[in-house]
Amino acid sequence: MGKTIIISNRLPIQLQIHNGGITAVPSVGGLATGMKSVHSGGDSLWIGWSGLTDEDIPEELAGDIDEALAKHGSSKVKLTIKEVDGFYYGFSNRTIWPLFHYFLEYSEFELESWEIYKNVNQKFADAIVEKANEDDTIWVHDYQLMLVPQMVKEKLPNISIGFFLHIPFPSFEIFRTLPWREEILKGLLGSDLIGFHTYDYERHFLSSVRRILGLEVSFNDIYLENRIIKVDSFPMGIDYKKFSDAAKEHQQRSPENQSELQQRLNKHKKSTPDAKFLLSIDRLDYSKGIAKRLNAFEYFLKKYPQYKEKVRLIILAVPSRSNVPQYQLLKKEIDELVGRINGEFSTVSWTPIWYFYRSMPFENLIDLYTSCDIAWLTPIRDGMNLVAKEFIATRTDKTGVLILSEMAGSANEMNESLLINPNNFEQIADTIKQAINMPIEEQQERNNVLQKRLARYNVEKWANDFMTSLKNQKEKSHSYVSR
Ligand code: GDG
Repeated sequence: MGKTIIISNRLPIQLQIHNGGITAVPSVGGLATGMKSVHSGGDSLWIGWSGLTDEDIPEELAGDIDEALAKHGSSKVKLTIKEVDGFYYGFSNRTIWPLFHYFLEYSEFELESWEIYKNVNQKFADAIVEKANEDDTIWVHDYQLMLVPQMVKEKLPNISIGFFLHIPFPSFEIFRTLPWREEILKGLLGSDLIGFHTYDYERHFLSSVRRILGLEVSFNDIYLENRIIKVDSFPMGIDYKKFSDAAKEHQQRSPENQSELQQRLNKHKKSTPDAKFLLSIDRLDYSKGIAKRLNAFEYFLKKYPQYKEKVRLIILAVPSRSNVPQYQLLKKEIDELVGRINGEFSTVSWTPIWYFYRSMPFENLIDLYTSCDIAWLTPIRDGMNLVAKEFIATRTDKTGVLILSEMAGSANEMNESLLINPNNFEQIADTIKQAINMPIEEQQERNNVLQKRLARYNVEKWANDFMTSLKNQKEKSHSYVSR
């Protein structure tokens, strides 16, 4: 049995150069958070980009970098500034990300960044081929690396390759607008197993394969030359125990051992015991619907003025892709909205929105998850949304209400939460009111079911299911060839 090689754009740690030395900081984001627990569990190697470009790395530090990465079971793909610009900020985040999240008007179709995307995918594929044996299993992650499976398959035809897409796969009508739609599909079809978060994304993908490539598809098997490729849905779970244990530990802390943030939250809760805290945590991304959420909050305060001074919205927006113009514009829009709403509604004793634009340590995430009364997550499109699951996992006494957009992949598994359409302000305002007034017993009943489900289908189970399915598929495909 060979090793597992995980490949993603970002490694589980990001390297930075400070005062002439290397420091490693954990990567934030859904993929990194989820796969970290898989990676630390077994014999695996993680290949990805370190976060530093070739131009950032002084020659004398090159060896230290490899050493720092090796400590985390990782190996780097070297990228220049031009490659990061064209591949990551360009094709991945100005073409694929908006298109796959149905923001067609934000999608740019530029030949130059497509060429760089191809070249960088080839670099990742070469790095795999250099490290892999034919009995290894390759697990390629996400939209930045959709050509890698085919590129590896060409060199190592017998190796087992799985691909998982962490974002939605759009409907055929959206996907067909991509000038390089055939190349992307063929790239993915180098895999033996292709996984999505939901059945809908799987269905959209199969429909594109059928209509664009004209391939034979039977249920969720694609027949390509002498291979069968399986397509399936694997809704990603979280490291449930990590979050629930952290919350339990957090609650046992004496006040003097609590974080500064927690102490301040406690103080505010004490001074306004009947006020409710609403929380949202997202990367600052247009797909997460942060600006709409702020507008909806304003609508709520106007529709139900009795809740002025009785609710507080805490928004944690984590900086993301700040080189891409759409993200800069969005940051400006959110800054202005927060300023305007706070300006309009604040009183001497109450500021309706607390806005943090930064990444927080894990401990502070737990402070926020456990201290708020309502988690309010309203993505316009979201592959899964792990924050919704993490919030529920930290509610040790089973209280708390989750308001979740039905456009998030996680909504499929979280029917006991209050599901909303992020564009329907009327419904959102009424749902916030319902959440504020929900009896404790009802909260506990709903969360009890959710917790049981999330604890059972955790990230480990998700990864095991994927790997088992990949192994079975390889055997099935092999017996098909030898018929
Ligand atoms: C992509 C897809 C899909 C957030 N802020 C901080 C922080 N986080 C952690 C959360 C959570 C993760 O980042 C965010 O995960 P999401 O799933 O909500 O969103 P994306 O980053 O967009 O992830 C998404 C996911 O991939 C997995 O497939 O669900 O749909 O877009 O784990 O806890 N962590 C720390 N500080 C923060 O400030 N430490």
